[in-house]
Amino acid sequence: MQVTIVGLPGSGKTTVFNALTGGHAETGGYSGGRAAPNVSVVKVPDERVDRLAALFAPKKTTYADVTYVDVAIPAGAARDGTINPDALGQMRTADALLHVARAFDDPATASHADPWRDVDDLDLEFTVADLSVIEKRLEKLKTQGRHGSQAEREQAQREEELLRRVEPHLSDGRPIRSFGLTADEELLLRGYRFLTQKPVLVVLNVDEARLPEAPTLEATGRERYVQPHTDVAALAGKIEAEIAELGEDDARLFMDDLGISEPSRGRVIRLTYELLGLFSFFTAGEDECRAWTLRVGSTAVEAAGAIHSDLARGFIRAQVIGVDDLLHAGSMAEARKRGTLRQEGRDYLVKDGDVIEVLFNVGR
Ligand SMILES: Nc1nc2c(ncn2[C@@H]2O[C@H](COP(=O)(O)OP(=O)(O)O)[C@@H](O)[C@H]2O)c(=O)[nH]1
Ligand SMILES: [Mg+2]
Repeated sequence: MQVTIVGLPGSGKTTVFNALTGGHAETGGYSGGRAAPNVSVVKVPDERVDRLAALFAPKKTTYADVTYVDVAIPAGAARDGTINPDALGQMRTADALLHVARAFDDPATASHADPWRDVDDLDLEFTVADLSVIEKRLEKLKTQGRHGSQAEREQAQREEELLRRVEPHLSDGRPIRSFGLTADEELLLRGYRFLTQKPVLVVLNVDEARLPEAPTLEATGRERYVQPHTDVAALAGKIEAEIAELGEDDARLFMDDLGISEPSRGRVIRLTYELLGLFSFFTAGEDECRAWTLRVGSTAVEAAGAIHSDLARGFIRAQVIGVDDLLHAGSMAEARKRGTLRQEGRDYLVKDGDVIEVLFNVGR
């Protein structure tokens, strides 16, 4: 899963990136031109994996992971023109956007925080960028007509018809997220990787002094930002970036002092999973204990396919047990005796926390 951090210059993107990844990327320094994004892969903290590993003592323990990309947006870019194509490209490949807004007063410029004005500004840029993709596509269809097989031409026609309906929605300044696409329509537009179609977590980056207000800021933010597939979280990026550099004990003391119950890195991942409709299932044994990520509504055969295509192709059935039941039983054999290990077919809807063993035919 790739989460791309966006936000106006100086909103604290790189600071939040450091807080989420424990990184040391340079903050406050970027003024324009081409710049490589900061990229970091972090494992998804999951105590269920830890407990499975404690039980099986496997050779290898593998967590799910999230790739964070911190895009450099040149100062002024989002206000007086378009965001450069490199940055746009880095945003388009994201599964979700993390939109950082400055909710701290900037002592350097004495500029007051107005996070929702900033969010609206950048959202408008994204809307304009999506609109221009549609306009170019429609223009191309008009001048070049449609090519290919009959099926391809029909597909292009459906696409064009949908783009014509989405266009005025965007021209009104509304994101594709709130258009109400059907599942089929969503599929039809997937290739365009529209920015305003992506799930968004808005992160209000507050000063540590305003941390006590965080729950209120989040609640009022959610009332204001009422699009589907969006959520709002408030966090103190700068202090959390400092905490991310500390050892566990020092971090704990520091957080107790500030009244932070958990570092945001775990919470942000959870909220992103919820936004994207993701959950985890596990495989567990003496070789490896491992977390896998699926979309809500996935079946046992899709879970098998996430592990390896051979397992999906030769799928016979799955042995399934909830992670807590397995941990209580202490072994698969004991779980079988207790009757908590179930046999499930290919259409079984996998649940968060299922431990799965796939039985499959080799070479089918
Ligand atoms: N007071 C305060 N300053 C912050 C906070 N987050 C970031 N900053 C400062 O704001 C400036 C810009 O931060 P940076 O992460 O580089 O923003 P970016 O341009 O969006 O990547 C830096 O000087 C940061 O130290 C915060 O939560 N509180
Ligand atoms: Mg930056």
